[in-house]
This record gives sequence, structure tokens and C-alpha cells, in this order.
Amino acid sequence: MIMTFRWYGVDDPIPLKYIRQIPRVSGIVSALYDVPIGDVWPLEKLKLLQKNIEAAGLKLSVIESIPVHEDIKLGRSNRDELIENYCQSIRNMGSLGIEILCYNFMPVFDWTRTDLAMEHSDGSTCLCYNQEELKKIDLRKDSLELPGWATNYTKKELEVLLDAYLEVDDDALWANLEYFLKRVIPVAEESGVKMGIHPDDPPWSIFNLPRIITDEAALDRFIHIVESSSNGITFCTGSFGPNSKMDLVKCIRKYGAMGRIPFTHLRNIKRTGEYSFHEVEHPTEFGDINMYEVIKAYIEIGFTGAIRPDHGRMIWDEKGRPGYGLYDRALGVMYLTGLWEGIQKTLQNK
Ligand SMILES: [Mn+2]
Repeated sequence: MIMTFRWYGVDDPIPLKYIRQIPRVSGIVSALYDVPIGDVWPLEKLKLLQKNIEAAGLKLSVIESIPVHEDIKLGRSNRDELIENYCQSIRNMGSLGIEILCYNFMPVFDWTRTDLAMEHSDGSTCLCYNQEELKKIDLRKDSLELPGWATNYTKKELEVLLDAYLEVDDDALWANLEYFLKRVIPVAEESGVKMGIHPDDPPWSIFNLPRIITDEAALDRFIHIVESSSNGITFCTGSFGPNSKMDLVKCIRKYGAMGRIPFTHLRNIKRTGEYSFHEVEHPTEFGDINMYEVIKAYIEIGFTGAIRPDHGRMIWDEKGRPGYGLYDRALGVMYLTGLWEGIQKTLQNK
């Protein structure tokens, strides 16, 4: 297992030096943040990112994410050119020995929350999703101030996109995903890159947009679209967790044993309704994810991929990118690696 930490490049308020000081962290999860979506990621820029990370004594282990252009998800006529650009970015990654690529296929919105600073009783704050709050938002009327993503589009651009997706239901989105995978996975395989699709977060439709990577049935369908170890899953416990019907540990054992989990995001959430939840501390006792069983499953399948602690709360008055402060994610690393060592040694001594 490679313990990693997400770093948002030179603009991240958390320097690589601090990350290097978190025990057991050896890998960085990062991306190029200044390449327009749909363009090829230039080899030189990737090389520079890798060089900066290596100069700090760390390794660029995972790219998260190369965004998939909306025209690919919509199946528009220009998708072939965009997919070819995507393939070239994968080749560039592979040529530098960067082996894992996380991406997602969520229309318009990436992860979505209704509150970026919900306060816990101890004064820490976390990311929260409340379905009732989300329902109140009319994207075509309201100002675009929902946390997390709102500034990505102008109101006009968003309207055009929402209209375009009226023609794309779940089946059409699956077909467009299949079209994409059949072209990129062979290139990933040749390039020595393992792709891991990130589940939809939250794992259900929002704003009437199609969302398809939401449960075990979806993962079963997904992995068989292209039978390749490069066609994998970024198994995110915090994204699947709000779906109370999903047996996460069973899925980790199943897809992990098939070699289809190159990368995992580990965090805990607390469900507060059928379609509502908030994020919590990593340890099992604070949420609905049994982190002990999750880690045990990874050890028992011989997991050699990358782990990152995913989001953390904001604690100790830290200011920064919601979900991506230093302190609570570092505590998460210590908890997860402690569990790992404890379970691993116990199993070895049996
Ligand atoms: Mn995640």
C-alpha cells in the first residue's frame, strides 16, 4: 500500500515540506490545474510537477483528475478529437512512470455539498449534504452560490449545459461512457496506466441530471465494459457510504481481488437521512463506515495500490480549502496507518 496525500500544486497553502513530515506518506496525488478542459496535458508541465514533488522527497503517484470534457459525456460529434487528446495525456503520464489516473463521469457537477462548514459540537467544521436544502435550489433561477462548484460556469453556460443533458438519460450516459472507455483503456494499458473511475458523490441523481456510478450493480456493469486491469475503480468509501444499501467491504473484497482497485479514498461519513449525510472524523466510531473492516479487507486481498485520507474536517482554527486542510487529513493518515499496522501484524501472528 502507498499512503498518499492530495496536493493542489504551488497554489496549495500546504507546502510539500509539511506533507513530507506526515509519517508514512510517500506519494502525492496532484494534477495540472491550468490546462483548459479538453486540451492535451503537456509533457513538459507534467515533468515539472513531477520534478517539484521529487525535490521534496515525495513521489507523484496519482493524477487526480484529468477532467473528462462535457462533450464526451454528452456524446457530441467533436468527442473523437477530445478523446484523442485525453489519450495523449495518458501517454504523457505513462511515459513519466505515473501509474494511476483517477477520473469521474459525473455530468456538470463534481462532488456536491450544501454546506462547506457545518459545525460539530467540538467546534470543528465539515462538509455536509442535505437533500432538503438541495431541493430548494433552482439552478435556472437562483444565484450560483452553492458551495464547491458554483464559480465554474456562468449562468448562461450552465443553462446551455442543463438543456443539453435533457437529451441524455442514464442509458445514454452509459453508452457515452462505454464509447470513451473502449478508446482510452487500450491506450492506458499500453502506457502502463491504471485508470480508476471515482463514484458519483453523492451517489444519486442531483438536479435531475443522470448519474450512473452509484452502487454495486453499476460497478459490475462498469468493469465488464472493458476487461482490463487498466479499467478500474477509485474506491471512495465516503462517496459510496451515503448509499446505505451498499456493502462497501464486500465490494472492496470483490473488485480488489480482481485487481480492479488501483486507488482508494478513505473517509467516514454519518448518514442523517435517506439522502443526507455529513463528513466526520476518520475513525469507525464517528460514522457509518466500518474503517476496521475496510482496512482488514484491503490487507487480506493484498492491496498494493494507493490510499489517500480524502477529506478532513477543519480543526484547530485552520483556514483553507474546505475538506483539504492539513491537520485532520494528517490525523486521518495516522489513524489509517495505525489500523493497518495493527491488523497486519495481528493477521501475521495468527
Ligand atoms: Mn473521493
